[in-house]
Amino acid sequence: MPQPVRLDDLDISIGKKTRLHRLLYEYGPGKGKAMFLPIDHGIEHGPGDFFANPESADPEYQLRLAARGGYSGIVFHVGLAEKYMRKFVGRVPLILKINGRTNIPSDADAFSPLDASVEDAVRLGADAVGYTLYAGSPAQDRDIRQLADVRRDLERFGMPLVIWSYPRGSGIDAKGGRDSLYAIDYAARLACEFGADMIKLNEPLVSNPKASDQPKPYNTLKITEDDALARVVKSAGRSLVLFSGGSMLSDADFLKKVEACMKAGATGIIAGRNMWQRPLKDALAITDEVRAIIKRS
Ligand code: FBP
Repeated sequence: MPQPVRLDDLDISIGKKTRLHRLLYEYGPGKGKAMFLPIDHGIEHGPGDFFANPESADPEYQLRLAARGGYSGIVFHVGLAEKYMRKFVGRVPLILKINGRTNIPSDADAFSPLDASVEDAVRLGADAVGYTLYAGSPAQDRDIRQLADVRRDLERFGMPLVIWSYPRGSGIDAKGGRDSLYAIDYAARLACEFGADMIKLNEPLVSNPKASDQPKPYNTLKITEDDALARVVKSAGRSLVLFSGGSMLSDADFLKKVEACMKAGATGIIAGRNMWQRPLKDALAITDEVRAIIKRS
């Protein structure tokens, strides 16, 4: 079984190490593992994501879930962090997401501009900053330059960088699609090379009807789902890997996915909709199950 990268394996500044220690050992499942609750969907998808569980439209709902469920941290953009975190200081660590975009334009030249800064993250007491990199988008030049500026600021402040590494755009659509192994594997490697301390990845789709459109050698690769997960974790190198939840799955399918991701050497899970699109009692119940899987992995 692949061993996850550990905090001690990382050659990082004392500020980054202190903050990552808080996220990986002092909150959440502990022992170097993590379980984060993202709530940036109001920006990325719009309020429609909250219809499944109307309570979830109020960010205090996710904060209550994060506090009672013992999460390693919550992900907010600046507006929600400023307006809702105060009551939960010391109970729920913050990852401040500092770029974002709506899903109103197409993905063709996806780019997420900054809506906050590393200074905002420091001011709000965050323990890490989140940045979405749209690997392979025609807007990648701007994206890579923007990320480099953010990374330099993060180094100055000793703040960890979590890259949401999401392949997007017509280039990737023509090469097997955004969830192909080629795309996710590339995204993992790219984020590591661009300086991510943690990388948030989607699960690669192995049974992909467009698999033969992938570039060599991926187009002929015969690989199991478990091996594909382990491959992308390996490509992330000395960056810690978090897998996304995706849209709502059945309990059994979601828990199976969590189990597979952790077996592949991931550091943790960062699932939003699969957690908070449920009433609190059910959300806490599935949280307990996910935490148990992460802890024993
Ligand atoms: P989910 O677990 O709900 O999928 O959240 C993970 C996440 O990365 C969010 O942070 C983000 O808003 C969303 O997925 C983006 O999903 P997509 O790129 O599929 O629109």
